[in-house]
Amino acid sequence: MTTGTALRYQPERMGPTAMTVAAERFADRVATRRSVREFAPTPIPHGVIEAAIRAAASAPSGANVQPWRFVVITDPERKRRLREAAEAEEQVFYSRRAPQEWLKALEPLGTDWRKPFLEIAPAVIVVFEVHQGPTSPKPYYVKESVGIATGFLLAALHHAGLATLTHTPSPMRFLNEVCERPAEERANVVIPVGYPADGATVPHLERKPLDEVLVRL
Ligand code: IYR
Repeated sequence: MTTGTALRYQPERMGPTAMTVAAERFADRVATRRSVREFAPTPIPHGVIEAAIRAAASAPSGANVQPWRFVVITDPERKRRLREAAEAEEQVFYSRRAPQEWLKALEPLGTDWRKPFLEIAPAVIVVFEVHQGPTSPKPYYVKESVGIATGFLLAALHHAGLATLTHTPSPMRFLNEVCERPAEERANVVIPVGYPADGATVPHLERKPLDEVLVRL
C-alpha cells in the first residue's frame, strides 16, 4: 500500500487571483449543500456512486491504512430491512435513550424515529470503520480518517448534483447484520443518496459567520 519510494509531486501552481477565485467558487458550491430528508425514488446512475466512493477512498488516513468500507444498498428488500432495524433503534432513542437536552437540540430539525428515506432513497451508502481483524491490519486515527473520507464522499455527491443525509442510528451494531459485514467493521454513518423529492423542504438554518469560526494569529 505504501512502498517507501518517493515520487516527485509538483502540481501546477495557480497565481494568487486564480487561486482565490478557485477557493471562493468551491466554498460557494459546497455551502449550497443541505441535508435532505425527503427523497424522490428516482434511480441514480451507479457510475456516480462509484466515482464518489473513489473520491472518498482517496482521502488521507492514519499510516495510509485506509480503514474504510462503503456498502451501497439499492436492493429494495435490503433497504426495507435497514429501515425496519433503524426505526426499531430510533424508537428507543427518541422515547427513552435521548436526554431531554438532546431532544431539544434536535427540535428545529423536526426529526423523529421514522426513517422513510432509508427505503425511498434509491441508494443508501453505509460507511464502515475497519478495525484490526483477521484480514485487516491495525489502523490509526480510524474515526478521523473515516470522517475525512466521508467529507470527500458528501462533497463528491453534491458536486454531481445529488442530495445526501448523514444519518446516525444509535447504536449501529445492527448494521453489521443488515450489510453482512464482519465484527471488526463498525458502522460510522448511514448516507441516503438521491434527488430531493418534489416539494422537499429543509429547515431554515444559518452558518456561523466566518469571524466566529476563524481565528487568525
Ligand atoms: N440519530 C437520530 C437523532 C439525531 C441526532 C443528531 I446529533 C442529528 O443531527 C439528527 C438526528 C436520528 O437520526 O434521527
